[in-house]
Amino acid sequence: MRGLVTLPSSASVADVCTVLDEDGGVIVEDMVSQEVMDALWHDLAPFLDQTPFGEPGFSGPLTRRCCALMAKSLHAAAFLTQPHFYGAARYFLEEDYKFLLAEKTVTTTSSVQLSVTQAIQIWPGEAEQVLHRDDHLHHRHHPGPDSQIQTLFAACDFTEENGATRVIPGSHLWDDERIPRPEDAVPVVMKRGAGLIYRGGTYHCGGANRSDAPRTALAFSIARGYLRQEENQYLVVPRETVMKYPREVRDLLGYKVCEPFCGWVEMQDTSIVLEQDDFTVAAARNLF
Ligand SMILES: O=C(O)CCC(=O)C(=O)O
Ligand SMILES: [Fe+2]
Repeated sequence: MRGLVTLPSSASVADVCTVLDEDGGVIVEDMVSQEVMDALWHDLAPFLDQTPFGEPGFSGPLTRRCCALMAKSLHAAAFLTQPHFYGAARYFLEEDYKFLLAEKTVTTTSSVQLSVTQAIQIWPGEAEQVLHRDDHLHHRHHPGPDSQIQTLFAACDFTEENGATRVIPGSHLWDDERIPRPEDAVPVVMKRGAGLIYRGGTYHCGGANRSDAPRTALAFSIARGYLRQEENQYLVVPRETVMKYPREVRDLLGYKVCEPFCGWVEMQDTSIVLEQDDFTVAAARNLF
């Protein structure tokens, strides 16, 4: 079984998408700079230190999962909008949709939104996770349209020994009956600052950590805007924090209607809740 393709950071979004089409996953070097990684780590480390281990089974009894990264560090925005990741997510998930209304064809384009943020820290002695597809959360059938694109950014070097994520190349094309075998998976060996971008239907798992130091991934997923977010960004990111982000990031947090009309508030664009303290009075100017 051959390994995943590794692209340099000079690769274009089109290069990334070409590999994702074929393999379902791709490693991109230097997706974020060491400075950005350091800055996020500085904000996150105190929370990670307090995060308890998970349960036996999927979450892992020697794995810490620290969530709500957009609330814990403003530097998380650089990961969410990292050009290869964000560009690939838009390529696979933004889609024109045509429907008939009053005998006319209306064309609308779906937007994307942030779905999950999580630091996944696998400690020495943790066993290999079960191979799985992340997009079961959206009740996907395979092969079929993607619901999400995810990136695992390496917060330390990933080696086969320390629990590098394992991926089955091409498994996003498998049907729902085919059973994934551990021997079909390859390790995602990459340097700190690199990332694994993969499709929601690609089989993967956290590796067993046989080293003497923890391995940390920073997981971010982007989903179609008309699906429910995996991690509820409205509830975990306080309004004051949302206000500190630029407009594009607020949109990704969910403060934007997904066309034609998913997620409105008082029949207004969702952003009205950030712009007006009393948004109910604006209901006279309807969005549609
Ligand atoms: O930590 C990893 O390498 C992958 C974890 C994972 O895939 C998950 O928990 O869904
Ligand atoms: Fe996963």
